[in-house]
Amino acid sequence: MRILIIGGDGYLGWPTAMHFAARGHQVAVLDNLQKRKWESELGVAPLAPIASLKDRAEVFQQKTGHPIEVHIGDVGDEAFIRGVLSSFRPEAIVHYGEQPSAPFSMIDAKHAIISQANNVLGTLQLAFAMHDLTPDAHLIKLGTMGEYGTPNIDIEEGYLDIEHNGRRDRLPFPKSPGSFYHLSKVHDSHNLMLAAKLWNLRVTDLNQGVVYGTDTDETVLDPQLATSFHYDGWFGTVINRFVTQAVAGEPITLYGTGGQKRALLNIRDTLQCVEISALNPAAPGEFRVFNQFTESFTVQELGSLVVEAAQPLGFKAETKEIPNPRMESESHHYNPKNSGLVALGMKPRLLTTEVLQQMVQWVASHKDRIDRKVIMPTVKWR
Ligand code: USQ
Repeated sequence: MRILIIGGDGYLGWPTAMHFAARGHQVAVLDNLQKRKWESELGVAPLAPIASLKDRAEVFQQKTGHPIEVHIGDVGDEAFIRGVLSSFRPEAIVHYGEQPSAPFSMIDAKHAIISQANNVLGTLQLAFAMHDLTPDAHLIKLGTMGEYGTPNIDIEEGYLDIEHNGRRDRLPFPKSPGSFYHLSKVHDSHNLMLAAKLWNLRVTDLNQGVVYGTDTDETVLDPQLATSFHYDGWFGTVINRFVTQAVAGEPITLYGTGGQKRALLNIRDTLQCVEISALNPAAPGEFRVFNQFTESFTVQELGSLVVEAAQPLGFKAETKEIPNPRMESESHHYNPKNSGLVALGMKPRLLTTEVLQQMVQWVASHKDRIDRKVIMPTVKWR
């Protein structure tokens, strides 16, 4: 299959590109390298050094014999995205090319506007380009479980069967996100649902949970193939932060009481789920939604699991409740479904002590690069 990975320089995009290429697919990556500029604006860096995208693709080809075609440019640039679609003719497009951080989007008006303009307009530009140039390609778009928020009912996959005043319908599941970043993904979902309906596009919206992990089968082939692992208060996701805090001897920061529950998955399962989606495309005109996660935990449970995993390895980790910088419920119902991907064969890799200890060891091997100044959250929701 010819697969285009948009956002191919990122934490998930780069491993996804290698994953497909290693399995014999023809892969192109596209990235505007904007995330690297945001990192330097905020004074943060990935834990392991990350070579340029072109260099990484070269190292990957030397190691495996598989080429990855690199396109540097913006998905929101009409001429650029149309040029790439015309020359590469993708059959599947995996779109990760968005500003991924909730705290970044909550810094101030400028960063909220950058997040929504970048995410929503880039995706809209892509949808129109697909309509004109590759109408049969399958778009696999990364959404987020945070689109739903934490409603007091079970979370279905994208749609809800409802009865109202004696009539029944299947409608989009109500969205109640908690940041301007998460809201940008809601806007994307609405735009793509309309695009699928109007133009018969094939779209899969993957509402992904919080991803953790350091390694995939391909990142371990060479240190230069490592992925962009963050632990800072802007781009670091919760388990990646907790493991780094444990290694650094810093308190594990539970926001508030830590009672908030989230859906999570290993980075290897991101690759598994995206591959399953690509091999089982949505039908023409279908806006298919999968909830992409494997397990749910409270933040408190995550903190305890990291402490238990880190201590036997000699890291005296401790959890600490700090005032929650976000506006979020810390005590709520949470029962999301993920049966779509399971039905297609997804086999979860669970968050075991062994998995956490492997993460602890990887982070410890880069301990000298941990910058303690960027660990604490600084962005407040209000
Ligand atoms: N949290 C802590 N302590 C920390 C960091 C986070 O208690 O040091 C808590 C947060 O308050 C939140 C939960 O952990 O309740 C998850 O926070 P997060 O920063 O790991 O995740 P989030 O902001 O939701 O965003 C991340 C990714 C985003 C993706 C999303 C999936 O950055 O790109 O869309 O996870 S989901 O959360 O399912 O919406």
